Amino acid sequence: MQGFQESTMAVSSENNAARLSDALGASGLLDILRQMMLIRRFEERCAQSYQQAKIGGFCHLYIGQEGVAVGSIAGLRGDDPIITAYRDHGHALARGMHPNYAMAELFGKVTGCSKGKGGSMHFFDKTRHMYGGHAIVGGQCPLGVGLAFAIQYKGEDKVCACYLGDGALNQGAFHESMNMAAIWNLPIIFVVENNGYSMGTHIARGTSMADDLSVKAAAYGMKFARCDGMDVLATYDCFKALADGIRAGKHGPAFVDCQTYRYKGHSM
Ligand SMILES: Cc1ncc(C[n+]2csc(CCOP(=O)(O)OP(=O)(O)O)c2C)c(N)n1
Ligand SMILES: [Mg+2]
Repeated sequence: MQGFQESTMAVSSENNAARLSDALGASGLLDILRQMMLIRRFEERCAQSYQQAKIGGFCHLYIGQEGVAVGSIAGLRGDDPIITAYRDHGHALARGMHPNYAMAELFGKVTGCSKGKGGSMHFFDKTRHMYGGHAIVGGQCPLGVGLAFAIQYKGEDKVCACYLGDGALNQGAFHESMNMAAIWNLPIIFVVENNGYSMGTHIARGTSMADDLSVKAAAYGMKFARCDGMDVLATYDCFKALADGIRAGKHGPAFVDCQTYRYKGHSM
């Protein structure tokens, strides 16, 4: 795993004593730890309840990848829209969704975040600017572009984070979305949660240039960053810098290769 690297950064964070996360202070760091622990415990209880047949349907655990959602979302503002794929429990919890509201959804209850009709793959919370929870691989990318276009159209200073798995890199919708975000200079960060596998297929077997995803960003003239998704503070540093950079008009949309790993199987 590598630390935060950015193609256009003059000074790498490793050489620079001061990191953005230094400003989080003790309470900020504790919040991050609490969120990491909450997600891990939530997912463990989720696995247990699934095995007890209390939860039905598809269910993909986030265990191992907590640093990506927690670090990146901490680097964003609370009103920045986020959208992701079906492995979505961690993003919702990191955005502040109450775990009861999330668990009720898994149990198919009307008190759940999607009124019990969405289940594990379709967590939504509009009040927290969490726009799902999408089951079609890559399907959230054009929707993320729509969220970013809305920001630009309304003249807001928000930044959309659109998460995707490495398996979505080869979907047409992803490339159309990257292209449109680039030509319209939209305030969006495409976040690849690169856990190395699409179901059981290793990334190198299904994706060209798997060991250097910067070429995917370069194809669209987009800003690129790579971060160690297993290091929550490195992830925070990466996203805080990118979101601040987009907000300040220093650069346009960005594409991040977050290197991570899931410790459990693809799904329950
Ligand atoms: C368009 C489409 N094709 C196939 C599937 C079946 N499918 C579900 S998850 C998945 C693998 C995706 O892997 P990745 O994007 O790396 O996400 P991860 O599960 O690793 O988080 C596939 C092929 C799907 N949901 N949508
Ligand atoms: Mg994957």
